[in-house]
Amino acid sequence: MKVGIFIGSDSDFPIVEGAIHLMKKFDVKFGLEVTSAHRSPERTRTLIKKYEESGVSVFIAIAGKAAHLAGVVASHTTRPVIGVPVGGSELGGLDALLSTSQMPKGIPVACMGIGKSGASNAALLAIQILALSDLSLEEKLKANRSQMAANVEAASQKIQDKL
Ligand code: RP5
Repeated sequence: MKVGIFIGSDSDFPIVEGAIHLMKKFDVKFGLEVTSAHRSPERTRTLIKKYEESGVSVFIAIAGKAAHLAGVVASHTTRPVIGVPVGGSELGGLDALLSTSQMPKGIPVACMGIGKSGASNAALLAIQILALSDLSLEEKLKANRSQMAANVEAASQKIQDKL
């Protein structure tokens, strides 16, 4: 398992689907677990240990509201942790954004944007970290960037054709 993805609740699952798609597209071995920093603290701790033993390189922690999942995961491991705040709360995800990004010094969490885009970027950042020691992943990342650029050009052309 190269990437461990933890979501704080099954209600967070729709947020993580794009990230799963990317993991599969780049052929990166990953695991996905529902575990909560406050509702299942022991499970969270045990899972981190299990993933470390299986050779995980990066954790992604996705949670909403007073989101401390990423910070808690980071407190139990020295492997990089990427946090994704979930939106949809009474505060529109600002609560989770601040909880995830404003880690006190000493225990870093790399915080992405709120929601689905943040989760997809978390997957890409995790893949970029893995690509530091995997040339084939770097090549796939470059191909992905080229494809995105081509898509932009095609979209522009489509609009031009309508003018
Ligand atoms: C957080 O609280 C979860 O990550 C989720 O985003 C939010 C709401 O959880 P549920 O009440 O839907 O289980 O812990």
